[in-house]
Amino acid sequence: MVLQDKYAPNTNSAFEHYQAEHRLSIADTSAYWGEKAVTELDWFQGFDSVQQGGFLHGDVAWFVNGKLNTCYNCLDRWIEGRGDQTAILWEGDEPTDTKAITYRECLRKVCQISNALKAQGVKKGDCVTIYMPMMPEVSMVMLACARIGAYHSVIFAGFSADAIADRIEASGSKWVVTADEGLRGGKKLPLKAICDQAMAKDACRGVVEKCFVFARTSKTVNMETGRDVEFDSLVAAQRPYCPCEPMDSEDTLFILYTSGSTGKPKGVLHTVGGYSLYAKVTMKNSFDLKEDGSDVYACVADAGWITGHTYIVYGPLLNGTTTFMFESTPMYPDHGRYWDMVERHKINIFYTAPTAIRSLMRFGDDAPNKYDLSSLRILGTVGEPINPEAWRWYYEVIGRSNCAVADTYWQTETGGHVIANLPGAVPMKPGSCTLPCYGIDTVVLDPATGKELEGNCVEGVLAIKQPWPGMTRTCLGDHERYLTVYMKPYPGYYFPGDGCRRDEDGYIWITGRVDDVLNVSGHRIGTAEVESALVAHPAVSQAAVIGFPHEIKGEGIACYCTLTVGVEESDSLSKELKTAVRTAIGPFATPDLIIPTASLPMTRSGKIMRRVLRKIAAGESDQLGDVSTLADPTVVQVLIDKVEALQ
Ligand code: 6R9
Repeated sequence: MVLQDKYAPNTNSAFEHYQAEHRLSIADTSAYWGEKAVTELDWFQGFDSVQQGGFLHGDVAWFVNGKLNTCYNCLDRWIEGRGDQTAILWEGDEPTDTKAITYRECLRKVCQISNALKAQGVKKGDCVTIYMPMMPEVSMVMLACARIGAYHSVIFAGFSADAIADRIEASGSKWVVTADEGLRGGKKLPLKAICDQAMAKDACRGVVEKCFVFARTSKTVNMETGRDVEFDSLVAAQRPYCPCEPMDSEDTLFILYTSGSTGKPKGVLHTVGGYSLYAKVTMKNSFDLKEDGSDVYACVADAGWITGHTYIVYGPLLNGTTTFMFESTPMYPDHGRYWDMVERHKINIFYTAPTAIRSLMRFGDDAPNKYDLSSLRILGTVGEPINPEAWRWYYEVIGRSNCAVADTYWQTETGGHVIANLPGAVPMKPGSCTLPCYGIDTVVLDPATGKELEGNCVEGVLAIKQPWPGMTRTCLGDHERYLTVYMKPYPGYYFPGDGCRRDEDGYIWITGRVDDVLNVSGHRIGTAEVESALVAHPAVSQAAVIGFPHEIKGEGIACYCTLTVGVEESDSLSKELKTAVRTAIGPFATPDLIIPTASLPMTRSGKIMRRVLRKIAAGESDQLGDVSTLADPTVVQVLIDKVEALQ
């Protein structure tokens, strides 16, 4: 098969090379990754075997008995040769507030932070919660944890006190690192105050021993004696040298909480050896990095999501590249901010999400056209399927039809990209994440029978057939859940939870989640989490939350709420319910529609017919399908009228 279209590279040999190399990489994954582990990472002690265990028992291990340290591979390794190269290029909320931190400077500060953490009692194997704004220190604290063998649990700074408390309780984390305030789009976020609220909750009582506070805005904040520590002065007083803890390849590097189809977020766990190798290799391949580290690479995600972990912090630094970190929003001070940064910093590789592209596209081409974007070589996208219209705008207006668009499909659990086009090698198709990465053996399964669908032009669910180094090893404290969610649905396969189609050229098109997880502006939100926040409000007796197509966010959140007897619907109640969700989860989970109702469409066996609710919220009430099994079909028209009135 030779794909020919206008997005194909000039020569087919690169594509043939990819195809041959991919075939080899999945014919013997141990040989492939074993060699990469030796050439790409520095080990304190070699491994005995490349891979053990499998999906069936959920006991996958990579590079068994090998010893290494991720921070060493990110920093120490580059001092000779790249010590004076910029490691972190940071731009703050104000465009004039920039910092370039070299590899040497970064290593010194990370050592100081490591020593400060150790001096306060943080030990190998401890969990450190990080709730910080996008200041360079967030990466440094992550690296310091890796250096001393503690593992981090970063919580996105948009999460609420309730959400923080849940995560601290679940991880038993004794240590919290935060900042006085965050700064985004000219607005201040009271991060320490939110941490205080979280730490005061019952769930956290007796759990947190110390809270380390960096100064971002230097606002005076509440400091509780014995618990809260002003971190900048403590860090500055430390020696800038700290040895690296030799870690077992299978030791924990970090956990990251993510939404699933039940109410409780899962602590997805990643390991030192496998994750580091996978982050390094996918970073290098998907963004066609220059070996000499001379790229200026910008991922404008937040460090609090997996994209920030793998492709702001670990991936770029493992490759000795300059990683750009951005504190502000694409709209501040105006919607030209991204393109202004590309021009000023001569960014070569730019990585963002479809939701950001769509929201900028609305303003037209004038803003990007004002700037010199000729430094750009590769444009990455992640988080949700990109609609072809947004893809074309990105390719034509931002990339001037001269850059590869890398559509990278992956998830928190996969550690790094699993399906993505190699820039310049794999022909692109707007809207398709194209073909699997090296070492990734993807299949399409029939959702009903679990059988592999052979050949092209098939649709089903995506699955991965062989372990890869970057895959999550467990959910912290709940291995059974790990098995149930990823390993048991299709025994012998890893199941990511997404539907997909394989087209006539063998290209993969992700069709979205097949479980009860919403994807709102690239943020994963479990419908069950939103529902539990709603029913916790005394006015709501039952809630059904579903996603509906949203022009900018990809998916919007619609909440059908049955009110408690005697409670009247009103605008102020709807507002209150929105606030309840913001308080329980965070502002990014704010519902778009609250639909109070006397009853929900239930089947006679008592199940809510979500399919019907989805169609109504999407404005497709003419395509409801068979509703004859509904206990009371009249509720449908009532809901249709309500949604129409709201939209
Ligand atoms: C990295 C990240 C994972 C879910 C995933 C899928 C969706 C991510 C995508 C994509 C289509 C892409 N997703 N990238 N869908 N094309 N390029 O987003 O991780 O927050 O765990 O979300 O996002 O549905 O399963 P995470």
